[in-house]
Amino acid sequence: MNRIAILFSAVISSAMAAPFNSLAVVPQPQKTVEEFIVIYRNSEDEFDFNLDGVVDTIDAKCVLTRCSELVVGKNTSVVVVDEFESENGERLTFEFTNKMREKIDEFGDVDGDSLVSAIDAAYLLTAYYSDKEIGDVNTDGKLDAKDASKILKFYADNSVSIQSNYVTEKNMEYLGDLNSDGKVDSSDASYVLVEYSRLATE
Ligand SMILES: [Ca+2]
Ligand SMILES: [Ca+2]
Ligand SMILES: [Ca+2]
Repeated sequence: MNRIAILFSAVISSAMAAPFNSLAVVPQPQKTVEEFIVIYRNSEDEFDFNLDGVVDTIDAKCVLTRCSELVVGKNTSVVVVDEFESENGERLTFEFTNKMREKIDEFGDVDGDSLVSAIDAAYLLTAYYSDKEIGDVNTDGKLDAKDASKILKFYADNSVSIQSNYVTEKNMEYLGDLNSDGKVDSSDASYVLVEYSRLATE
């Protein structure tokens, strides 16, 4: 299996665990994540669920928010993007409008299993991270000390059992494990810093 396939199977097993336990028949995806990535790359704004003109992880966050609304059967008023998952390190909160919900209900079932679920958010995150550089965890196109500190913060939070949110966990799974040992820790942060100083002195 390639890197995407291996990571994705891990993502799916965690995403599958919660919402479908109670269902007798598990709906089957009609698209593989590789098939979806092709569609994702060719789409202009189909997956811009918060209607801000950009397709990024915040749109996956909207799908997750919608998914919990559907599970709970009650609408929430805002989408919260925490400072660790946003690219500029700011906490964002925005109104979750009916226009956004309608768009998610129309286009959010990206794996084609007839449900808007965490799996769809996992597909969106996999597609988003699939062409990003390993180590560039804030996805600003540069590998530098900001990425190292983000990795360290994730590691520090995890060591004191602070649960990171889903988007951050996927970010670290895809981009944070630079030495491919299956863990995100201080040695990955060191890798970033070594690579950063190598690039800086070139
Ligand atoms: Ca968007
Ligand atoms: Ca789906
Ligand atoms: Ca970066």
